[in-house]
Amino acid sequence: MRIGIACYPTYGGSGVIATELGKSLADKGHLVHFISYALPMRLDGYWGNFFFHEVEMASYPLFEFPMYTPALASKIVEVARFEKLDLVHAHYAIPHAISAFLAREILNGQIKIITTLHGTDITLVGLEPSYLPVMKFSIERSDGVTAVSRFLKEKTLTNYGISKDIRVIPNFVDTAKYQRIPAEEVRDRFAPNGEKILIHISNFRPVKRVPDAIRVFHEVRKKVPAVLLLVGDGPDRSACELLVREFEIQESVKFLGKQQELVPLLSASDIMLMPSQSESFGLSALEAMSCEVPVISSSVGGLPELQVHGETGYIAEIGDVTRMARYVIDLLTNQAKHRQFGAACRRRAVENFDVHTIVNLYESYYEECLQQKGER
Ligand code: GMT
Repeated sequence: MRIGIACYPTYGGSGVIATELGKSLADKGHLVHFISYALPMRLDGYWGNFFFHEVEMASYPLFEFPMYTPALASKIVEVARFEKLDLVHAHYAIPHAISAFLAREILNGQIKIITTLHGTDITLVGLEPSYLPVMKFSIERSDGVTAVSRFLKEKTLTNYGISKDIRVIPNFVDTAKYQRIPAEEVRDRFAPNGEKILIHISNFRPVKRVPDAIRVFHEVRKKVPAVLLLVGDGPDRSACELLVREFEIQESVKFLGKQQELVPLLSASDIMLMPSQSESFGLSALEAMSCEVPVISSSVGGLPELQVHGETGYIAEIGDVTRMARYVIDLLTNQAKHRQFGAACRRRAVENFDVHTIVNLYESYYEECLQQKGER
């Protein structure tokens, strides 16, 4: 197949999934064309069957705002014509599905559009009155729609009053790459006195509730010598730095910023914290699980579809810092249980969310959509 992938290039789950999906499809012999305003973060390695097309945005004094949606649509049209694309896969509905719709109109329906809903495109941004009608329209007019969890599918159907068939295809991880490796050096650097290592990875947006991760850690540290690694960056970072200073725990909390290589950090970690307000799937939690790191998370969104409470980690109500801390302490002070949870995490990642299994699901779905006449 000749596939176009429109996605965000930045750090963030939808861009990661889009990029890894495209690379895997290219490995399987498909021709994949990534279309975005910058080179996607994880688009590295062998450039055999995949290509990158940058969306150029002309500026003009009259334009008060960037005109990304039409620029992306024009680029999709160009790539679809020159490269004879069969389909365009839009990751994160706003604005990718809208641009793809425009492109298909211009191309007289010569391409199919698959839209993957990732999370805040549905649960937050898309619900803004200024976007809602366009979101609903672009979902309804896609040839195929997937959601990364049952939770997100239900939310889409109810929030937007849509009756479309939505296929649930969960996030995935390359379990061959994401596996626990010896990480003594990392442990020695961050926890030289044998402290336990807690990790949180996110884009530091309010929806991630990073301050809760710090509060949980603050409680844990009263009982178990530990350090906290905070990976990522974003709008809440300064507030988090302040909170750490307020608690006077700056010696034990390391702000690592954005990181490319997560496997050594995860391999050195004992527990991952994901106290999110909303999480349609929780890709970083899956990556941690694949590296045998049990996850303590909130009970929101798609997290209960990923995590098995009492097996791969524990789930608590949003904001229940005390309970989360209790769960962390329970695991950190019971070595056998911790090991057992780590093994269960790895098993669950390999058996249910491995890249090969899930990419096959996307591939079959593409074939189904291509066989449909007109829009579905
Ligand atoms: O909304 C975000 O945090 C970013 C978003 C993205 O597009 O990068 O993440 C969402 O998509 C990921 C990949 O499908 C999911 O694993 C995340 O759970 C989801 N985030 C939220 O729902 C908050």
